[in-house]
Amino acid sequence: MRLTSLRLHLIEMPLRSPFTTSFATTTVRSCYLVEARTRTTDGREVTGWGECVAMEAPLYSPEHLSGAVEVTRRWLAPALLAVEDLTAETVAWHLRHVVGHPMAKAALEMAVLDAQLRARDVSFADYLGAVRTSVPSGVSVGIQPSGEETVRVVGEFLDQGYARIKLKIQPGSDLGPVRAVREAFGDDLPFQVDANAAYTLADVGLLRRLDEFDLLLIEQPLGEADLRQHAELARQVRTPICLDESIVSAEVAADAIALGATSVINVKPGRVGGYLEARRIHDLARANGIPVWCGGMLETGVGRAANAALAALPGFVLPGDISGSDRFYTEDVTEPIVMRDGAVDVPTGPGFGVEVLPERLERFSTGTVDLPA
Ligand code: SMG
Ligand code: MG
Repeated sequence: MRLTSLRLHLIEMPLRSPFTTSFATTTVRSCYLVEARTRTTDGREVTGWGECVAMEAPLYSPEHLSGAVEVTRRWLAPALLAVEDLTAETVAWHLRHVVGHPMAKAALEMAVLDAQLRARDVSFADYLGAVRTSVPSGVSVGIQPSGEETVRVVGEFLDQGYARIKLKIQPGSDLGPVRAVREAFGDDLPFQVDANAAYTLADVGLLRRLDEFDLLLIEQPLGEADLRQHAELARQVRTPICLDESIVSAEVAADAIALGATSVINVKPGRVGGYLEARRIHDLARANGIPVWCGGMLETGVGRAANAALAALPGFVLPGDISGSDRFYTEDVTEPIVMRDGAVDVPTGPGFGVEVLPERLERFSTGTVDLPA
Protein backbone atom coordinates (compact mmCIF):
# COMPACT_ATOMS: atom_id res chain seq x y z
CA MET A 1 0.00 0.00 0.00
CA ARG A 2 0.92 3.64 -0.25
CA LEU A 3 0.54 6.08 2.64
CA THR A 4 -1.06 9.11 1.01
CA SER A 5 -1.52 11.46 4.00
CA LEU A 6 -1.59 11.63 7.77
CA ARG A 7 -3.61 13.74 10.16
CA LEU A 8 -2.61 13.94 13.81
CA HIS A 9 -5.61 14.69 16.02
CA LEU A 10 -4.48 16.28 19.27
CA ILE A 11 -6.99 15.64 22.03
CA GLU A 12 -7.46 16.29 25.73
CA MET A 13 -9.68 13.89 27.63
CA PRO A 14 -10.59 14.77 31.23
CA LEU A 15 -10.06 11.94 33.74
CA ARG A 16 -12.99 11.06 36.01
CA SER A 17 -10.64 11.44 38.96
CA PRO A 18 -6.95 12.38 39.34
CA PHE A 19 -4.48 9.52 38.84
CA THR A 20 -1.35 9.81 41.02
CA THR A 21 1.87 7.89 40.47
CA SER A 22 5.30 8.36 42.01
CA PHE A 23 6.16 10.79 39.19
CA ALA A 24 3.01 12.87 38.55
CA THR A 25 -0.70 13.42 39.06
CA THR A 26 -2.67 13.26 35.84
CA THR A 27 -6.07 14.97 35.59
CA VAL A 28 -6.38 15.24 31.81
CA ARG A 29 -5.07 12.76 29.26
CA SER A 30 -3.41 14.70 26.45
CA CYS A 31 -2.44 12.57 23.47
CA TYR A 32 -2.95 12.32 19.74
CA LEU A 33 -4.61 9.91 17.39
CA VAL A 34 -3.10 9.25 13.98
CA GLU A 35 -5.46 9.07 11.02
CA ALA A 36 -3.60 7.41 8.15
CA ARG A 37 -5.03 7.57 4.65
CA THR A 38 -3.71 4.83 2.43
CA ARG A 39 -4.20 3.54 -1.10
CA THR A 40 -4.02 -0.20 -1.65
CA THR A 41 -2.18 -1.68 -4.61
CA ASP A 42 -5.58 -2.38 -6.21
CA GLY A 43 -6.52 1.29 -5.88
CA ARG A 44 -8.81 1.37 -2.81
CA GLU A 45 -8.64 4.22 -0.28
CA VAL A 46 -8.49 2.82 3.26
CA THR A 47 -8.15 4.78 6.51
CA GLY A 48 -6.47 3.44 9.65
CA TRP A 49 -6.14 4.80 13.19
CA GLY A 50 -3.30 4.76 15.69
CA GLU A 51 -2.71 6.30 19.11
CA CYS A 52 0.40 7.88 20.58
CA VAL A 53 0.77 7.07 24.28
CA ALA A 54 3.50 9.63 25.07
CA MET A 55 2.56 11.65 28.14
CA GLU A 56 2.52 15.43 28.20
CA ALA A 57 5.77 15.61 30.22
CA PRO A 58 8.87 13.38 29.95
CA LEU A 59 8.44 11.85 33.42
CA TYR A 60 7.47 8.25 32.68
CA SER A 61 9.92 7.95 29.78
CA PRO A 62 12.08 10.39 27.78
CA GLU A 63 9.28 10.99 25.28
CA HIS A 64 6.69 13.72 25.58
CA LEU A 65 3.69 14.74 23.57
CA SER A 66 4.94 17.82 21.75
CA GLY A 67 8.26 16.09 21.01
CA ALA A 68 6.38 13.15 19.49
CA VAL A 69 4.38 15.51 17.26
CA GLU A 70 7.55 17.31 16.22
CA VAL A 71 9.56 14.17 15.41
CA THR A 72 6.59 12.79 13.48
CA ARG A 73 6.10 16.00 11.52
CA ARG A 74 9.75 16.56 10.63
CA TRP A 75 11.27 13.10 10.33
CA LEU A 76 8.96 10.11 10.71
CA ALA A 77 6.04 11.08 8.49
CA PRO A 78 8.22 12.29 5.57
CA ALA A 79 10.12 8.98 5.66
CA LEU A 80 6.92 6.90 5.47
CA LEU A 81 5.17 9.12 2.94
CA ALA A 82 8.13 8.57 0.61
CA VAL A 83 7.83 4.77 0.61
CA GLU A 84 6.12 3.42 -2.50
CA ASP A 85 5.24 -0.02 -1.20
CA LEU A 86 4.59 0.26 2.53
CA THR A 87 3.42 -2.50 4.86
CA ALA A 88 2.87 -2.42 8.60
CA GLU A 89 5.66 -4.97 8.94
CA THR A 90 8.21 -2.60 7.37
CA VAL A 91 7.25 0.65 9.16
CA ALA A 92 9.86 0.16 11.91
CA TRP A 93 12.49 -0.66 9.28
CA HIS A 94 11.79 2.55 7.36
CA LEU A 95 12.08 4.54 10.61
CA ARG A 96 15.17 2.84 12.00
CA HIS A 97 17.49 5.77 11.23
CA VAL A 98 15.65 7.95 13.76
CA VAL A 99 17.07 7.21 17.20
CA GLY A 100 14.56 6.58 19.98
CA HIS A 101 11.00 7.95 19.93
CA PRO A 102 9.34 4.52 20.19
CA MET A 103 5.91 5.94 21.10
CA ALA A 104 5.82 8.27 18.11
CA LYS A 105 6.90 5.38 15.85
CA ALA A 106 4.41 2.96 17.42
CA ALA A 107 1.50 5.33 16.70
CA LEU A 108 2.39 5.39 13.00
CA GLU A 109 2.86 1.64 12.78
CA MET A 110 -0.54 1.21 14.47
CA ALA A 111 -2.35 3.41 11.96
CA VAL A 112 -0.74 1.66 8.98
CA LEU A 113 -1.51 -1.73 10.52
CA ASP A 114 -5.17 -0.83 11.14
CA ALA A 115 -5.53 0.29 7.51
CA GLN A 116 -3.77 -2.81 6.19
CA LEU A 117 -5.97 -5.15 8.23
CA ARG A 118 -9.15 -3.28 7.27
CA ALA A 119 -8.16 -3.52 3.60
CA ARG A 120 -7.86 -7.29 4.04
CA ASP A 121 -10.92 -7.58 6.32
CA VAL A 122 -8.84 -9.25 9.06
CA SER A 123 -9.11 -8.53 12.80
CA PHE A 124 -5.96 -7.64 14.74
CA ALA A 125 -6.59 -10.65 17.00
CA ASP A 126 -6.63 -13.05 14.03
CA TYR A 127 -3.56 -11.36 12.54
CA LEU A 128 -1.63 -11.87 15.79
CA GLY A 129 -2.84 -15.41 16.40
CA ALA A 130 -4.89 -14.63 19.50
CA VAL A 131 -6.02 -17.69 21.44
CA ARG A 132 -8.68 -16.09 23.69
CA THR A 133 -11.91 -14.25 22.98
CA SER A 134 -11.75 -12.22 26.20
CA VAL A 135 -8.94 -11.20 28.54
CA PRO A 136 -8.91 -10.76 32.32
CA SER A 137 -9.13 -7.13 33.32
CA GLY A 138 -6.90 -5.65 35.99
CA VAL A 139 -7.05 -2.11 37.30
CA SER A 140 -4.25 0.27 38.23
CA VAL A 141 -5.03 2.28 41.37
CA GLY A 142 -3.28 5.59 41.96
CA ILE A 143 -1.55 6.65 45.18
CA GLN A 144 -4.18 7.77 47.72
CA PRO A 145 -3.83 10.19 50.63
CA SER A 146 -4.27 7.44 53.26
CA GLY A 147 -4.61 3.72 53.86
CA GLU A 148 -8.36 4.12 54.50
CA GLU A 149 -8.84 5.94 51.23
CA THR A 150 -6.81 3.26 49.41
CA VAL A 151 -9.08 0.56 50.84
CA ARG A 152 -12.18 2.51 49.84
CA VAL A 153 -11.01 3.00 46.24
CA VAL A 154 -9.80 -0.61 45.87
CA GLY A 155 -13.13 -1.82 47.29
CA GLU A 156 -15.04 0.12 44.63
CA PHE A 157 -13.02 -1.48 41.83
CA LEU A 158 -13.49 -4.94 43.35
CA ASP A 159 -17.25 -4.31 43.56
CA GLN A 160 -17.18 -3.52 39.85
CA GLY A 161 -15.59 -6.92 39.28
CA TYR A 162 -11.96 -6.20 38.44
CA ALA A 163 -9.86 -9.37 38.42
CA ARG A 164 -6.67 -7.93 39.86
CA ILE A 165 -5.50 -4.83 41.70
CA LYS A 166 -2.28 -2.96 41.02
CA LEU A 167 -1.47 -0.23 43.51
CA LYS A 168 0.94 2.58 42.76
CA ILE A 169 3.52 3.07 45.51
CA GLN A 170 6.28 5.52 46.37
CA PRO A 171 8.53 6.09 49.39
CA GLY A 172 6.23 7.05 52.25
CA SER A 173 3.19 5.40 50.63
CA ASP A 174 4.11 1.74 50.37
CA LEU A 175 4.01 -0.66 53.34
CA GLY A 176 1.06 1.15 54.98
CA PRO A 177 -1.42 1.09 52.09
CA VAL A 178 -0.28 -2.39 51.00
CA ARG A 179 -0.92 -3.73 54.49
CA ALA A 180 -4.29 -1.97 54.62
CA VAL A 181 -5.40 -3.57 51.34
CA ARG A 182 -4.25 -7.04 52.38
CA GLU A 183 -5.99 -6.73 55.75
CA ALA A 184 -9.21 -5.49 54.16
CA PHE A 185 -9.44 -7.95 51.26
CA GLY A 186 -7.44 -10.98 52.33
CA ASP A 187 -4.57 -13.03 51.00
CA ASP A 188 -6.43 -14.37 47.97
CA LEU A 189 -6.77 -10.99 46.28
CA PRO A 190 -4.55 -10.93 43.17
CA PHE A 191 -2.51 -7.88 44.18
CA GLN A 192 0.65 -6.21 42.86
CA VAL A 193 2.42 -2.85 43.18
CA ASP A 194 4.12 -0.42 40.80
CA ALA A 195 6.83 2.01 41.98
CA ASN A 196 7.56 3.68 38.62
CA ALA A 197 11.28 3.74 39.43
CA ALA A 198 10.86 5.58 42.75
CA TYR A 199 13.38 3.54 44.79
CA THR A 200 17.10 2.80 44.73
CA LEU A 201 19.01 -0.29 45.69
CA ALA A 202 19.70 1.38 49.04
CA ASP A 203 16.00 0.82 49.81
CA VAL A 204 16.42 -2.97 49.73
CA GLY A 205 15.52 -3.25 53.43
CA LEU A 206 12.15 -1.63 52.87
CA LEU A 207 11.48 -3.50 49.63
CA ARG A 208 12.22 -6.77 51.39
CA ARG A 209 9.48 -5.96 53.91
CA LEU A 210 6.97 -6.16 51.04
CA ASP A 211 7.68 -9.91 50.87
CA GLU A 212 5.32 -10.64 53.74
CA PHE A 213 2.34 -9.46 51.66
CA ASP A 214 2.71 -12.16 48.98
CA LEU A 215 2.34 -9.77 46.09
CA LEU A 216 2.11 -11.12 42.54
CA LEU A 217 5.02 -8.85 41.68
CA ILE A 218 6.65 -5.49 42.21
CA GLU A 219 6.82 -3.44 39.03
CA GLN A 220 9.83 -1.26 38.19
CA PRO A 221 11.16 -0.56 41.68
CA LEU A 222 14.42 1.01 40.41
CA GLY A 223 15.51 3.27 37.56
CA GLU A 224 14.99 2.60 33.88
CA ALA A 225 18.70 1.99 33.18
CA ASP A 226 19.31 -0.13 36.30
CA LEU A 227 19.19 -3.65 34.85
CA ARG A 228 22.14 -4.89 36.91
CA GLN A 229 20.74 -3.34 40.07
CA HIS A 230 17.34 -4.95 39.46
CA ALA A 231 19.14 -8.29 39.15
CA GLU A 232 20.86 -7.62 42.47
CA LEU A 233 17.55 -6.65 44.08
CA ALA A 234 15.92 -9.80 42.70
CA ARG A 235 18.49 -11.86 44.59
CA GLN A 236 17.57 -10.12 47.85
CA VAL A 237 13.75 -10.13 47.77
CA ARG A 238 11.19 -12.90 47.34
CA THR A 239 8.56 -10.83 45.52
CA PRO A 240 8.99 -11.31 41.74
CA ILE A 241 10.47 -8.28 39.98
CA CYS A 242 8.59 -7.12 36.87
CA LEU A 243 10.17 -4.53 34.61
CA ASP A 244 8.13 -1.90 32.80
CA GLU A 245 10.12 1.28 31.99
CA SER A 246 13.38 -0.66 31.51
CA ILE A 247 12.07 -2.88 28.72
CA VAL A 248 12.38 -0.63 25.68
CA SER A 249 13.03 -3.34 23.04
CA ALA A 250 13.28 -7.08 22.51
CA GLU A 251 17.07 -6.75 22.85
CA VAL A 252 16.79 -5.18 26.29
CA ALA A 253 14.19 -7.79 27.25
CA ALA A 254 16.68 -10.51 26.28
CA ASP A 255 19.39 -8.86 28.40
CA ALA A 256 17.06 -8.38 31.37
CA ILE A 257 16.01 -12.03 31.27
CA ALA A 258 19.60 -13.24 30.92
CA LEU A 259 20.72 -11.06 33.83
CA GLY A 260 17.90 -12.24 36.09
CA ALA A 261 16.68 -8.64 36.36
CA THR A 262 13.05 -9.53 35.62
CA SER A 263 10.99 -12.67 36.19
CA VAL A 264 7.80 -11.17 34.71
CA ILE A 265 7.50 -8.55 31.94
CA ASN A 266 4.99 -5.74 31.50
CA VAL A 267 4.59 -5.46 27.71
CA LYS A 268 3.57 -1.99 26.53
CA PRO A 269 3.48 -1.57 22.77
CA GLY A 270 4.15 2.18 22.78
CA ARG A 271 7.19 1.88 25.03
CA VAL A 272 8.84 -0.69 22.72
CA GLY A 273 8.08 0.97 19.37
CA GLY A 274 4.89 -0.85 18.39
CA TYR A 275 2.72 -3.93 18.52
CA LEU A 276 5.05 -5.97 16.31
CA GLU A 277 7.99 -5.46 18.68
CA ALA A 278 5.60 -6.15 21.56
CA ARG A 279 4.77 -9.50 19.99
CA ARG A 280 8.47 -10.28 19.60
CA ILE A 281 8.95 -9.62 23.33
CA HIS A 282 6.00 -11.91 24.06
CA ASP A 283 7.58 -14.64 21.92
CA LEU A 284 11.01 -14.21 23.51
CA ALA A 285 9.62 -14.21 27.04
CA ARG A 286 7.48 -17.27 26.34
CA ALA A 287 10.49 -19.15 24.97
CA ASN A 288 12.30 -18.30 28.21
CA GLY A 289 9.43 -19.28 30.50
CA ILE A 290 8.86 -15.66 31.54
CA PRO A 291 5.20 -14.68 32.01
CA VAL A 292 4.05 -11.39 30.47
CA TRP A 293 1.06 -9.13 30.86
CA CYS A 294 -0.16 -6.10 28.95
CA GLY A 295 0.46 -2.69 30.49
CA GLY A 296 -1.66 0.40 29.99
CA MET A 297 -1.03 4.08 29.26
CA LEU A 298 -4.53 5.48 29.91
CA GLU A 299 -5.37 4.67 26.31
CA THR A 300 -8.45 5.79 24.44
CA GLY A 301 -10.66 3.08 22.95
CA VAL A 302 -8.26 2.74 20.00
CA GLY A 303 -5.26 1.61 22.06
CA ARG A 304 -7.46 -0.21 24.57
CA ALA A 305 -8.97 -2.35 21.78
CA ALA A 306 -5.54 -3.13 20.35
CA ASN A 307 -4.21 -4.04 23.80
CA ALA A 308 -7.07 -6.48 24.35
CA ALA A 309 -6.09 -8.34 21.16
CA LEU A 310 -2.40 -8.40 22.12
CA ALA A 311 -3.26 -9.74 25.58
CA ALA A 312 -5.09 -12.64 23.94
CA LEU A 313 -1.75 -14.19 22.89
CA PRO A 314 -0.88 -17.33 24.86
CA GLY A 315 2.07 -15.90 26.84
CA PHE A 316 -0.08 -13.22 28.47
CA VAL A 317 -0.81 -15.30 31.54
CA LEU A 318 -1.38 -12.52 34.09
CA PRO A 319 -4.25 -9.99 34.02
CA GLY A 320 -3.20 -6.75 32.31
CA ASP A 321 -3.92 -3.07 32.93
CA ILE A 322 -6.78 -3.36 30.45
CA SER A 323 -9.70 -1.80 32.26
CA GLY A 324 -12.97 -0.60 30.77
CA SER A 325 -12.99 2.88 29.22
CA ASP A 326 -15.04 4.07 32.20
CA ARG A 327 -12.12 3.43 34.58
CA PHE A 328 -10.69 6.75 33.37
CA TYR A 329 -13.23 8.37 31.04
CA THR A 330 -16.89 9.30 31.14
CA GLU A 331 -16.83 9.32 27.35
CA ASP A 332 -14.31 7.70 25.04
CA VAL A 333 -13.43 8.64 21.44
CA THR A 334 -14.78 5.24 20.34
CA GLU A 335 -17.68 3.16 21.59
CA PRO A 336 -16.60 2.28 25.12
CA ILE A 337 -14.46 -0.75 25.90
CA VAL A 338 -16.46 -2.59 28.55
CA MET A 339 -15.24 -4.61 31.53
CA ARG A 340 -17.78 -7.28 32.43
CA ASP A 341 -17.31 -10.01 35.04
CA GLY A 342 -13.64 -9.12 35.33
CA ALA A 343 -12.88 -9.40 31.63
CA VAL A 344 -12.77 -7.37 28.42
CA ASP A 345 -13.85 -8.87 25.08
CA VAL A 346 -11.27 -9.10 22.33
CA PRO A 347 -12.62 -7.09 19.37
CA THR A 348 -13.52 -9.16 16.31
CA GLY A 349 -14.08 -6.49 13.63
CA PRO A 350 -11.51 -5.66 10.95
CA GLY A 351 -8.37 -3.84 12.09
CA PHE A 352 -8.51 -2.91 15.75
CA GLY A 353 -12.26 -3.37 15.55
CA VAL A 354 -13.35 0.00 16.93
CA GLU A 355 -14.56 3.15 15.18
CA VAL A 356 -13.44 6.66 16.10
CA LEU A 357 -16.59 8.76 16.58
CA PRO A 358 -16.17 12.10 14.73
CA GLU A 359 -18.37 14.01 17.17
CA ARG A 360 -16.28 12.83 20.16
CA LEU A 361 -13.05 13.58 18.38
CA GLU A 362 -14.27 17.10 17.73
CA ARG A 363 -15.32 17.55 21.35
CA PHE A 364 -11.89 16.58 22.71
CA SER A 365 -9.84 18.14 19.90
CA THR A 366 -7.25 20.81 20.63
CA GLY A 367 -5.90 20.89 17.08
CA THR A 368 -4.81 18.87 14.07
CA VAL A 369 -1.56 18.53 12.14
CA ASP A 370 -1.80 17.58 8.47
CA LEU A 371 1.10 15.81 6.79
CA PRO A 372 2.18 16.62 4.20
CA ALA A 373 1.36 20.18 5.36
O1 SMG B 1 -3.95 2.53 31.46
O2 SMG B 1 -4.71 1.55 33.22
C1 SMG B 1 -3.90 2.27 32.67
C2 SMG B 1 -2.76 2.84 33.46
C3 SMG B 1 -1.85 1.77 33.93
O3 SMG B 1 -0.50 2.30 35.78
C4 SMG B 1 -0.61 2.33 34.60
N1 SMG B 1 0.36 2.83 33.78
O4 SMG B 1 3.70 2.57 34.90
O5 SMG B 1 2.33 1.08 34.38
C5 SMG B 1 2.60 2.27 34.52
C6 SMG B 1 1.59 3.37 34.26
C7 SMG B 1 2.11 4.38 33.28
C8 SMG B 1 1.23 5.57 33.08
S1 SMG B 1 1.06 6.50 34.50
C9 SMG B 1 0.35 8.01 34.16
MG1 MG C 1 4.37 0.57 35.33
